[in-house]
Amino acid sequence: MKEAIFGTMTGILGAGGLLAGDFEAPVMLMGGDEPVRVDSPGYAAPCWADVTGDGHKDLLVGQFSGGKIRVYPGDADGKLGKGDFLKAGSEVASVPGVW
Ligand SMILES: [Ca+2]
Repeated sequence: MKEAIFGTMTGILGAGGLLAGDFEAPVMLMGGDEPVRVDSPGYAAPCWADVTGDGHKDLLVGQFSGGKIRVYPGDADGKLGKGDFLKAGSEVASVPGVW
């Protein structure tokens, strides 16, 4: 069974041409007119989710040192708007227990 799975995966990867050298060049993501940045020390765990509820995925970027999450709203063209901290009601939300 392991051989069959490995053989299938190898065939898919080989047929699709997915090799380590096939990555596209990196690009700077823009949130509105400003680059999307990660606060020091990193560990931002970026992810996509529609938190604004408009049907377009938004980019969420965590702030390890303060426990906040910045949301860059996505639009229908795949562009991102200016980032702002995720709020719970009118308060900036944060994850407790983070450095
Ligand atoms: Ca959205």
